[in-house]
This record gives sequence, structure tokens and C-alpha cells, in this order.
Amino acid sequence: MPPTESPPLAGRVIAITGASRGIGRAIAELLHHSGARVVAGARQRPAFAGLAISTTELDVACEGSVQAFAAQAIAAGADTLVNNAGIGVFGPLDHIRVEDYRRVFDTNVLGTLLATKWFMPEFRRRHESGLPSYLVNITSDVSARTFAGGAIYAASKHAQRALTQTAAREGAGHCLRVTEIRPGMTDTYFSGGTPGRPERAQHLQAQDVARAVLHALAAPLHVRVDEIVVHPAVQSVEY
Ligand code: NJP
Repeated sequence: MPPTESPPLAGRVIAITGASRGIGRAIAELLHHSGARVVAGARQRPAFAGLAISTTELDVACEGSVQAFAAQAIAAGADTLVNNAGIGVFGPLDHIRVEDYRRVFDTNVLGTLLATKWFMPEFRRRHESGLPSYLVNITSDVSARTFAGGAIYAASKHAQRALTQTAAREGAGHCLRVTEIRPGMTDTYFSGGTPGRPERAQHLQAQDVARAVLHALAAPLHVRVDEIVVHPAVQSVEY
């Protein structure tokens, strides 16, 4: 009889922010089905009927909330943080509202910064014990370009890319494997969207992005996946 293969993420413990719906939810489900233990957080506590996924309330813009999330995940043995929580507000430069800027930057930039801050010491400690750790940031295809109407959002994603690359450099000393995932148009609830509408039938599905995350996290130990850009085939070729 052939030996039974263990699932690719067996034994792994993965913390995911913004996992109540959309891409974060799809990542949580796929990684769970790939053998990982998942700790999923969002402001509205995620619910996964019938799946053994740990869930918790989390506001990434609030340091106390992030600290509690990190403590829970680290107590469960977390080796991976997926910074996925994110929002977008769009409009021309001369219509920008300060409250929108603050909301987007607090979630996308400060949220990524705080979560990384509270997991980093654990990743260093794991390395000292001979264990690997992973950081995955879900940024955007516009983390390295921009478009009309995208000032606040693209600026926040450029900043998130800078945080990702800084974490990679600071984590290099303790072999932290850092991956930036840059999805294009994805059919989720993002920016008030409703998934499943016919005009978005050709967009990425949240599961397409989740598969990119799995690819990075299930790579052999000698491999570090720095960046994945994934677009729907119908989106213009720009990156
Ligand atoms: O959006 P959506 P996506 N603290 O709205 C959570 C990037 N992206 O899945 O807190 C904690 O379906 C929110 O939960 P709740 C995008 O920038 C997308 O598309 O309860 N969690 C929900 O679970 C983002 O970084 C597209 O409201 C917070 C989740 O975040 C990531 O993909 C294109 C939170 C958002 O689910 C996932 O977005 C692209 C907070 N303060 C990049 N605020 C795209 N969809 O086209 C929000 O280039 N959440």
C-alpha cells in the first residue's frame, strides 16, 4: 500500500486577520482544510459552521485588541501571521475626506504594523528554538502602482508594501519567510461590494487568492516566496 501523505500544513498554526468574509475567510477555510490549526479574527467575530477554527473579535486598528489576538494565537503555537484585514475608499483627490484617510490608514497600515509588532518577538524566539516562521501580507496589485481615484487606497497599499519589505529585512536575521500577495480585482464584499454579481463573474474568486497563500506557506523549507501578483485574466496587464 502507498504511504498516506499528511496534509501540506499539518502541525502548523496560522493567525489570520480580517477572516470574517472575503479573502480572509477563504484563506482560513483553505488552510484549515490543508491541515493547519487556524486562529481567525475580525471586528465581527468570524463564524465557521462545522469547522474547528478558533475565532475571536479583533480590531487591527486598536493595539489592545491586536495584542490580545497575538497572545491567543501565540499561546496556540502560531508560526504564521497573515495580515489580510483591509478596507478601501475611492474618489478623486479633491474629494478626499480626512476621516476616510484615517480609517483606511488605521486599518491597512497601522493594522499591519501592530500585528507584525506583536508577533515579531515570537518569530525571533521560534528561530532561537530552531523553528521556522512566516509572515504573509495581503496587499494589492496597486501596492506598486496607482490609478485615478485610488489616492488613499493605493497610498495605504504602497505603505503596506514598505512595511512588508521592512519586515523581510528585519526578519532575515531570524529566517522569517515574508511573502507579499498582490491580488487584482477579487469578487468579495470589499468597498461595499456584493459577491456573485454577473459583471464580476470574470474577477478572481477569494479562493484564487487563498491558493496563492497556500503556495507560499506550503513551499519546502529552503524556499522563500517573496511576492505573488495574481490578476483575473480579463484585467489589463499592469503591475
Ligand atoms: O474584503 P472584504 P476583501 N480589524 O470586505 C475585515 C485586499 N484586496 O476580502 O472587521 C479587523 O470582503 C473585515 O471584517 P470586519 C484588501 O485591501 C482586495 O476583498 O468584521 N478586521 C473582513 O473580514 C484587503 O487587505 C481586492 O468588518 C477588519 C475583511 O477585513 C484584503 O484584500 C483587491 C478590520 C475584509 O473583507 C481582503 O479584502 C486588492 C479591522 N479594523 C486587494 N476592518 C478586491 N477584493 O478586489 C476590516 O487589490 N476587517
